[in-house]
Amino acid sequence: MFVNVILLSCCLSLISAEYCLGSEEESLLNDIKSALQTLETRLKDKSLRCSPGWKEYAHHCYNFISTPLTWNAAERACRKIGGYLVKVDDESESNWLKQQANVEERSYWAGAADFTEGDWRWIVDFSNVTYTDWHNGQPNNSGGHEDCLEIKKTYNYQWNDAVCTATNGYICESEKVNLKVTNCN
Ligand SMILES: *[C@@H]1O[C@H](CO)[C@@H](O)[C@H](O)[C@H]1NC(C)=O
Ligand SMILES: *[C@@H]1O[C@H](CO)[C@@H](O)[C@H](O)[C@H]1NC(C)=O
Ligand SMILES: [Ca+2]
Ligand SMILES: [Ca+2]
Repeated sequence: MFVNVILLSCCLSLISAEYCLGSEEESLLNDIKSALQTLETRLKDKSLRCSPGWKEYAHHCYNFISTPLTWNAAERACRKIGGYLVKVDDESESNWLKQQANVEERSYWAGAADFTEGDWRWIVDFSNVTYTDWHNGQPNNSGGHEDCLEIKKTYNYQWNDAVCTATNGYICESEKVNLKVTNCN
C-alpha cells in the first residue's frame, strides 16, 4: 500500500512534468506550427496548375486550338482533353481572350449556342449568357440558322452568331488541375 502511494505520486509528478512546457519550448512549437502552415499553403499553390500547353488566366486554363472544326466537333474535342468550350463570364476575361485570339489572327468558336432561338446558353452548365460582346447588328440569325457563338476576327474579335457547321479554331477552358507534388531533390 505504502509503495503504491509512492509509485503513484512519483508517476503523477512525472506525468505533470512531461506535459508542462517551458515558455521556450512553447515558442519553438509555435514556430514549427506556423512553418508547417506556410509549407502547406505553398504546396497547395504549387499543386494547382495548368497542364503543359494551356495558358493561365485568373484561376482558369485556356487552350487556343487552330485546327478548324465544326462547333459540335470543337465542343467534343475540348471535353476529350479535360476541358470545355470556353465560357466567357465577364469583360476582363473577354478582353484577355481577344488579345490571345489576335496572336493567331483567326476566328474561334466559344461555348454558347441558341438551340432554342434567341435563348443563348453556355454549354458547360446550360446557364444563361449574361455578359455579352456582340458586334453591331449581331446576333442576326442570318438565314434562320445561326446558332453558335463565334469570336470573329473580322469583327475585331467581338461576337457573332454563326452557322454551327462552319469550321473555326476553338478555345477550350478548364479548371486548374492538381499536379502531384514530389520531392525532386
Ligand atoms: C434564363 O433566361 C430565361 C429567358 O431566356 C429566363 O426565363 C430564366 O429565368 C433565366 N434563368 C436564370 C437562372 O436567370
Ligand atoms: C448577319 O451575320 C452574318 C455573319 O453571321 C453576316 O455575314 C451578315 O452580313 C449579317 N447580315 C446583316 C444583314 O447584318
Ligand atoms: Ca440563332
Ligand atoms: Ca450572325
